[in-house]
Amino acid sequence: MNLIVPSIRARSKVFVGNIKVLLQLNCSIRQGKMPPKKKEETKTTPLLGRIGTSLKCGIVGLPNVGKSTFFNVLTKSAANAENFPFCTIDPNESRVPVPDERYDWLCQHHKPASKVPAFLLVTDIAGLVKGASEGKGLGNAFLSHISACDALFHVVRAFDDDDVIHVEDDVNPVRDLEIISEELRKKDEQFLTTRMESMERNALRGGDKKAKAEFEILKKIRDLVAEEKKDVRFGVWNANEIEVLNKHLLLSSKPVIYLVNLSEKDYIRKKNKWLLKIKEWVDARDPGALLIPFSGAFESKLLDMPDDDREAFLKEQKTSSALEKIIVTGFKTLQLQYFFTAGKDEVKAWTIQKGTKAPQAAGRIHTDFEKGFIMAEVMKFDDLKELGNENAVKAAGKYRQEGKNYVVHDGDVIFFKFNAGAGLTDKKGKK
Ligand SMILES: Nc1nc2c(ncn2[C@@H]2O[C@H](COP(=O)(O)OP(=O)(O)OP(=O)(O)O)[C@@H](O)[C@H]2O)c(=O)[nH]1
Ligand SMILES: [Mg+2]
Repeated sequence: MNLIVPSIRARSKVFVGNIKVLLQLNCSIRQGKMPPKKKEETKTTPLLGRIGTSLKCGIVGLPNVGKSTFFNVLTKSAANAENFPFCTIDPNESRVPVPDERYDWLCQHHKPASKVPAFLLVTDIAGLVKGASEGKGLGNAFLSHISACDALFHVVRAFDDDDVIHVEDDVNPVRDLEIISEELRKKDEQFLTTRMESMERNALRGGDKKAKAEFEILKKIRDLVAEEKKDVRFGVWNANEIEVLNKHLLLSSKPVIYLVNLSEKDYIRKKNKWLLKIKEWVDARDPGALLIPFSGAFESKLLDMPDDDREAFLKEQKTSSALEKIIVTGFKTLQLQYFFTAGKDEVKAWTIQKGTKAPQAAGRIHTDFEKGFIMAEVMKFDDLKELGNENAVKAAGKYRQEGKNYVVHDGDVIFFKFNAGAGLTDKKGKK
C-alpha cells in the first residue's frame, strides 16, 4: 500500500494518483523547485519516553472520528490473519502482528511447528473534546491513558456523513488537529506549572541541590511549552534534560502519526478536499511526522468479505488496505525493530530497541543467553534468501560470527552461542 503522505522533511515514500500530483506541486511551490526523488530516510532523534520493548501506540482524536472503528479493524484483521491467541488484551488493548515479508519467507522455508511474529501494541482511547485539559468531557481521565502510551495515532475525520454527529458540528479536520494538539500541550503546561509550584513549596525550600537542578530543567521545558507554545518533542534536550523528561512522560513528547479517516469513495479515488490542508498543517506543526489516509468504513467492509471476494474487489478498485502500512509505521515510530531466530521448531521475531548489542538481544530470549554470551552467528536475511539455505550462506563466507559489541540489525537471522555454566553449550533461540 503506498497511499501515504509524508511531510516535506520525511519524504520517504511514494505518492500515487491525484494525491501525488497535488502534494508534489505543493512541495515544489514552497521550495521553489522540483521535489527531490524519493529516498529512504531514517529519523535518528532519540525517543523521549520509556525504554523497553512492550511499547504501545494509543489512538487519540475527537469523539466520533472513527478511532474505535480503526481499533476494531486492526484487532479483527489480527484475528483473521492468523489464529493468534491473546490478540485482545482487554477491550481497549490489542496486539497486532507486524506484517513482514521476511518473516513470511522464513516460515515458508522452515515450515516450523511454532510461528511468532513481532507485535504492535495498540490502545483505543476515549475521545477528547475542546477543554479536556481543563476537565471537559472525560477530562483528566485521558491524561493517564495517553501518558501510558509511547506514540500516538492521531485520527482525524475527513468523511462526510450526516448520520454521524460531529462534536464541533461540521467536518473540519484542520481545526480538529489543532484542538487535540492544543489540549495535549495545555495539559503539559498545566502539569509543569503544578509540579514547579509544589517543588517551590517543598524541595526547594530545603536547599536540595538535586531538586534545584530538576526545577531549572522543568522551567526550561515549561518555557518551551507555555511561552513558545511548542510541543516537548520539538525541543533540543541534553542527557540530563531527557532524564527529567522521561520521569514525567509528557503528552506532547510522544511521536505522532496522523491518520486521516476518509470515506470509502474518497479513499478509493485517492482524492479528498482536506488532504492538502491537513498536510500543510502537519508540515508546519509537526515536521517529519507521517500522514496516512485510510478509511474505517472501507477497511471494515474488506474484513467482512470472504478472502476471494476481497481480492477481486481490491483488484477491480485498483486499491489496497492501508492497515499494513499503518502497523509497520507505528512499530518503527516506537524505534523498535526485531531479529529472527529460525528453525524447524520455531520461527520467531524478537523485538529489540534500535542500537541493541548482541548480548542484550540474546537476553531477550533468556537471561542465561546474555550472562553466558559467547557469540552471535549472524546471517543477513537477504543473503539467506538469495542463496537459499544456511549451508549455502556458510559456503559463500557470509555466515558471520559476531562478538559482544555487535549491534544487531533489523532482520538479522541469529543463532546464539552461550556458556550455560556447566560447559559450553549451543542453543537455538527458544524460550
Ligand atoms: N461514513 C463513515 N462512518 C464512519 C467511518 N468510520 C467510522 N464511522 C462511523 O462513525 C461513528 C463513530 O465511530 P467510532 O469509531 O465509534 O468513533 P470514535 O472516534 O471511537 O468515537 P469515541 O469513542 O466516541 O471518541 C460510528 O457510527 C462509525 O460507524 C467512515 O470511514 N465512514
Ligand atoms: Mg471510541
